[in-house]
Amino acid sequence: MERVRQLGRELSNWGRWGTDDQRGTLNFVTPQVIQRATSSARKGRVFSLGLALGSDGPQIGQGGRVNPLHFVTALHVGYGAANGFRYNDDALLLPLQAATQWDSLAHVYYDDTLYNGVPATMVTSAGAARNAIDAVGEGVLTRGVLLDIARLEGVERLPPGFVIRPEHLEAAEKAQQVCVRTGDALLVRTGHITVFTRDQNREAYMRQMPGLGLDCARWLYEREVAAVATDTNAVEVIPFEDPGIPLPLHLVCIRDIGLILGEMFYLEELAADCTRDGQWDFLLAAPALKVRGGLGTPLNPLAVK
Ligand code: UVW
Repeated sequence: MERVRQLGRELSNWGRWGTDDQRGTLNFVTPQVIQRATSSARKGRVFSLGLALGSDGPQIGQGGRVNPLHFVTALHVGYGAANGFRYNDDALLLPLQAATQWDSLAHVYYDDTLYNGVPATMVTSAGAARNAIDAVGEGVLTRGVLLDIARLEGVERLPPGFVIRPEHLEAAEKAQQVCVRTGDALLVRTGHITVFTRDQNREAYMRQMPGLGLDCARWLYEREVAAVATDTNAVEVIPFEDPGIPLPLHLVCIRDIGLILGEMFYLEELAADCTRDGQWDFLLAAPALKVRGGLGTPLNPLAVK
């Protein structure tokens, strides 16, 4: 943990946007960044990056996470005349982390302290009183940049345990002729999601995966990325680089940098289109649900090219 603490101190954004800030690096998304982002929507094609919410989702019960339960609560209910008005309603019960999601800045922490020095006691069984997902407000709407590391490596998908380094991110930028800039949301494709979507192997999808190594934290910090997401369940590599320190990138990104992580983004069709037309940036609309005190949010992110 000393390495994590040291890195966290070096990359800390605590206080940068005020002692009360709860939005972290989303503060990089200024009106100018959004205006620039809209110019990346050039041809009007929209890609949904969200997994479907249903009982056939990716969860295998790990950490108490189950797939969503969807049930119909009103079926062909009528008012008034026979063959007149009828309606159908439904309900959804789900862990907010069940499928495509943002982690809030209250999701992980160490040393009893969350992002911006908030005591961990601010999170209770009622949710987070600080750094919750509803504090994200109007985010996330910005320019998205996709870096396709599987394509860079010349494979359909990276193997579990493959560590993505800053050098991979930079090599992908060069190969794709795109540059990650202040306020961008960075999407990293590993191709691993096809283990679930195509092979239907939930266990293999959820237990081990390729992902970002801890040394990417500094790169994300220096590039002033607003949010980062991948097509895996953890963003970072599993098995962990140091087996004694679980999810170190989560700790430094969320708690110290104030950077939200996006997981299980479905990037396959977007990546195929980017390969076809050579345009790797787009307008990304991935707004958080305003779950009061929420520790995360389910999403259907839209990439508009
Ligand atoms: C944890 O950090 C526990 O989970 P996730 O990878 O879904 O953010």
